[in-house]
Amino acid sequence: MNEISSDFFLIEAEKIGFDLYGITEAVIPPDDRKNIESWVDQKLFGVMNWYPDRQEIRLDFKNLGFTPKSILVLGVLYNPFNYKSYMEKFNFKFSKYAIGEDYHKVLRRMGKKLIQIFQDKHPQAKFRQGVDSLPLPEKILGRESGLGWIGKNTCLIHPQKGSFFFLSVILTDLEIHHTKEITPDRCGTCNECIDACPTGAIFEPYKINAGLCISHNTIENKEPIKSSNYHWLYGCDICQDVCPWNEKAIRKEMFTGKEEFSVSKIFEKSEEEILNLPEFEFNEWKKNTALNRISYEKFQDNVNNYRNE
Ligand code: B12
Ligand code: SF4
Ligand code: SF4
Repeated sequence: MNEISSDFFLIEAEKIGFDLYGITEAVIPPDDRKNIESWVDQKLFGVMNWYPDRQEIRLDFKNLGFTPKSILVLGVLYNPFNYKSYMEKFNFKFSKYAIGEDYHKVLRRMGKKLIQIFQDKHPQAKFRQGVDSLPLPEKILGRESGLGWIGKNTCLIHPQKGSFFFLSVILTDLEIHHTKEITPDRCGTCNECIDACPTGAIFEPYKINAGLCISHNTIENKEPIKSSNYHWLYGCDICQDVCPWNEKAIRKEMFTGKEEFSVSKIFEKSEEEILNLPEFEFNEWKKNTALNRISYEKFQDNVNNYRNE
C-alpha cells in the first residue's frame, strides 16, 4: 500500500475547519487495553449494555471490512462564546455539547469532505469514518495522535484549547508517516474535577463509574432517575467547567467558530416555556440536535427530576 506523508492530510483537515487534527497508527497500547478491559470487567458502563459488544473492533480493529493502518483523529471545538450569557437566566442546566446542531452530523459532513479529497488522490485506498458510531476508543486515539492528555475527569484535554471539543476518527489502510508527539499529563496535583463531581462518578483519578454520571442518567438511562441530577436537564459539564485548562482556554477565547454549534433559538424561550414544551415542539427541536438520544418521555422525567430538587 502507498506510504504517504502526514502534511497533506493535516493541511486539508485544517482547511475544512477542524480545530484539532493528528495521526496515529491503528494500534491500542497495552495499558489502555487493560484499562478498557478492567472497566468492562468491573461493569462501570452503567446501562450501556452495548459497550462490551464488539470489543474485537475496539481493541483490535477487526471486522471493519479492511485492516486499517493509520487513523486520523479530528476535533472540533463546541463551546459557543455566548453560552454563558444565554444560559445564565435559567435555573436548570443544559450541557454545552447539545445546545446546537447534532455533532454527529456536523463532523460526519466535514469528514466526508476530507475523505473525498484523499479518495481522489488515492483511489485504491479504503476509508471509514466514526463519530461515536464505531466502537473505537476515540480519546485514546486522540491522545496517541498528539491531541492532548486524558485528564483525571477522563476527558481528552488540549493544553491551549481545553476539552470542549468533539472527536471523530477516520480509519484508512494508507500508511501515513507521522512524528509521534504525545502531550504529557498536565493534571499534576489538581483534583478540582473529582472534588466538584456531585455524584462521586469520578471515583478515583482517571476512573469513571458511568452509572453514577449525570450525563448517563439524563441521556443513556431511559428509566426515570430517583437520585438528583443536580439541576441538569441534559448532560453535565461540571467536571469540565471547573478544570483550570478550560478556564484558561476560555480566557484565551477558545470558542467554537462553527455556526452549527451556536445556541439554539429554543433558549430564547423562558424557563417555564422550555420545561413545558409540547411533544411536537420538543421533537422539532431534537431532530437536528444531539438531544435526539432521548424521547419526549425521558425529557419529561428529567424535567420532573429538576422540579423536585
Ligand atoms: C461511553 C461514553 C460516555 C460515558 C462514559 C464516559 C467516559 N469518560 O468514558 C458517559 C455517558 C458517562 C459519557 C459522558 C460524557 N461524554 Co461521552 N462518550 C462515551 C464514548 C461513546 C465511549 C468512551 C469510552 O470508551 N469509555 C470507556 C473508558 C474505559 O474509556 P476511556 O475513558 O477512554 O478510558 C481511559 C481512562 O479514562 C482510564 N479509565 C477510565 N475508567 C477506568 C476504569 C478502570 C478500572 C481503569 C483501570 C482505567 C480507567 O483508562 C483509559 C485509558 O487507558 C465516547 C466516544 C468514543 N467512541 O470514544 C464518548 C466521548 C468520550 N464523550 C464525549 C463527551 C463530550 C461527553 C460529555 C462531556 C457529554 C456531556 N456534557 O454530558 C460527558 C463527559 C463525562 C466525563 N467526565 O467523561 C466526547 C469527549 C471529548 C473529549 N474532549 O474528551 C466523546 C469522545 C464523544 C465524541 N465523539 O466527541 N460518555
Ligand atoms: S459529567 Fe458531571 S456527573 Fe459526570 S463525572 Fe463529570 S461532574 Fe461527575
Ligand atoms: S480539573 Fe484538574 S485534575 Fe481534573 S482534569 Fe482538569 S486539570 Fe486534571
